[in-house]
Amino acid sequence: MRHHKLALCEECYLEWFPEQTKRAIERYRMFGPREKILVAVSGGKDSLSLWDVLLRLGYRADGLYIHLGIDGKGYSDRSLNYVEKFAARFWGASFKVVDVKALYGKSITELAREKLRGRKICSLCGLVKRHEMNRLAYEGGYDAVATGHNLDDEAATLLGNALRWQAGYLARQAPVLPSTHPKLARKVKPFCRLYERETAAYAILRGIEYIYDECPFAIGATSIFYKEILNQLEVHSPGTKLQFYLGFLRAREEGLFSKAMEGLELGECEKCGQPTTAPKLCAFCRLWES
Ligand code: Q46
Ligand code: ZN
Repeated sequence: MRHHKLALCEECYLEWFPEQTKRAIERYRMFGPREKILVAVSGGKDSLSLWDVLLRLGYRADGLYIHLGIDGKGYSDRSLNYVEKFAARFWGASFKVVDVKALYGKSITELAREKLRGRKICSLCGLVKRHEMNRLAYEGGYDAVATGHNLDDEAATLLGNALRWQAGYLARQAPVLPSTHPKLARKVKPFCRLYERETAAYAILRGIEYIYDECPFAIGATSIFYKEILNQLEVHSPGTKLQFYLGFLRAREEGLFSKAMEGLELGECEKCGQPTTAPKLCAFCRLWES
């Protein structure tokens, strides 16, 4: 790990990685040892490694798989398979599956076919995922929702937001998003300081089987392009991604974007009851109603 000026053997790496995760959880006050955590698992290396690490660290972490019905070669079915395999191998791992089509009548692919109207499928998919994660967290009495976003994800998002100076998005990009409404779950990203290569190395060394393919809709996404650019910078100057992200977090903590968070009043959606800034229906309910 040139960025840390550190080289570890397998045994030490498997100790180092959970220790780094624990430090991030404590440093950003993500959750305490007794809190109930819902881990959003996709079947990929990051989320399954996160679930593994949280369970090993002794946290009360249950999985949530949202079956989106992404059907390129049965992508969602294959992803679910890896989640099931993980849970079967890891004693005590319990998880829930939410099937979007079974619940709402259409898969993400079908919904996108009808309702995209210039919107990218990922923005629609993200909206559905956020809604369902929050709903399940509230209904299950969880204290926080944890996602497997790694440093590469966070740095790419940051680059995209900074290129357009989107103050609102920058203000809301953080390792912890506190709950600002009784029905809004706290969101945490325990891997935000770990490189994608590091989460992949952990999954491989730990023998976690995961889906290698990207979601077919991710192909050509701008975020992938940003990741490539950041990787080039990283080759020339190891540690760039980490400095970029940590420098941003410091500026954020010092209040650089705090004005952008002012005046965000949350009400409740008239249909599903979830928190929303919209006057009547939340974006999720508007999507299915239109
Ligand atoms: S699952 Fe959904 Fe992602 Fe696929 S459609 Fe886009 S947002 S890429 S993380
Ligand atoms: Zn709603």
